[in-house]
Amino acid sequence: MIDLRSDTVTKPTRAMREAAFEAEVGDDVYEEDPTVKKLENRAAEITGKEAALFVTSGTQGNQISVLTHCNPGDEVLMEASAHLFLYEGASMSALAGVQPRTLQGIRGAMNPQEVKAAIRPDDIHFPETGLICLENSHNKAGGAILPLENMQEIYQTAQASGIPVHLDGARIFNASVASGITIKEYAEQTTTIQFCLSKGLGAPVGSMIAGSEDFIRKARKWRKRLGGGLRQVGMIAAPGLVALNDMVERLAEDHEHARQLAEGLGNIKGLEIENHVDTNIVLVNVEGRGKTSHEFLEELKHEGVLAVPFGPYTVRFVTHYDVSRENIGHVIERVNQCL
Ligand code: TLP
Repeated sequence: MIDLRSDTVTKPTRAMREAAFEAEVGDDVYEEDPTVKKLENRAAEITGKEAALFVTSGTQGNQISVLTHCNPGDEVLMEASAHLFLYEGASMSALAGVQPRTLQGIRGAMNPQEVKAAIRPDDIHFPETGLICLENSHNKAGGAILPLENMQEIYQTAQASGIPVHLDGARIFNASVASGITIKEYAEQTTTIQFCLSKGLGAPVGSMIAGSEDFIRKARKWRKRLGGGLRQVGMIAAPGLVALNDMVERLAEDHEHARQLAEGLGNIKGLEIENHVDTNIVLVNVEGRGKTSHEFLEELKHEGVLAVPFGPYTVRFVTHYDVSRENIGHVIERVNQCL
């Protein structure tokens, strides 16, 4: 099987497994795990924020951020196809008691003027705008990179109204490697950032939240409330350090493979590439072959290739380090066969 369902399917490397084995550990609820501390310090350094917190997943990182920034009854602004809105089980409503409000973006980017207009004025009838969320790279928009200027404009608008900005940077390293803009430069345009260690970077588990010391202190308490206060967690933090040290630069290879895949599939009659491939995601529309995404994927599975449906006729392919150049060639061949 060639598994292109997501970059979440990557297995930990040998170096990660060895690092887990060797990890120095302590009780992290007492903040005594040296490996976790090392990882959190490294994440703070990379993002240029005062502090960082190791959390179990991207979803937990985003939701702890919403819980820490907002009060029940607040409204949270985000792009209409944000992961926070589409794929997190409405947890911001279920857990934080906030109301999401979405704005349709272009390639995942909201119009700063529309964001400005959507900020609630002080009125007894209205919720308060408690948070603005951005996503970079943008998953549903096919791994699209948010332009730094777009983030800057939104952050300036937010600051003028005293509203925090949270970045879902699950794949911010993909955006950074592809654009040449550092994580720090992106993070400067946000109040807090969440990024994943367990996607393209290949760690088995974990995400980081970074922000001010005060924010991270409060977020640590929310993590504990959610049952995320773990004990000898250096065992899983150690592969995260390997991910940050060894796995970032090589993301460029995944991007190259995604471009090759898009080129190959785009040449097949009846298939249409829906996105400009900025990073490691390719969205393919299969409607021209008279098939739904589910029907197409069922056939493709028989050919030994896995991907996921991303709409009635859209199929998402994600490249990652377990997928070689030869694999890409095979995928193109097999898609050809199943049509
Ligand atoms: N996304 C997963 C699925 O949930 C769709 C994937 O395979 O891409 N933010 C973004 C932008 C994400 O893409 C994801 C995972 C998350 C947050 C959540 O991360 P996890 O899976 O660690 O909770």
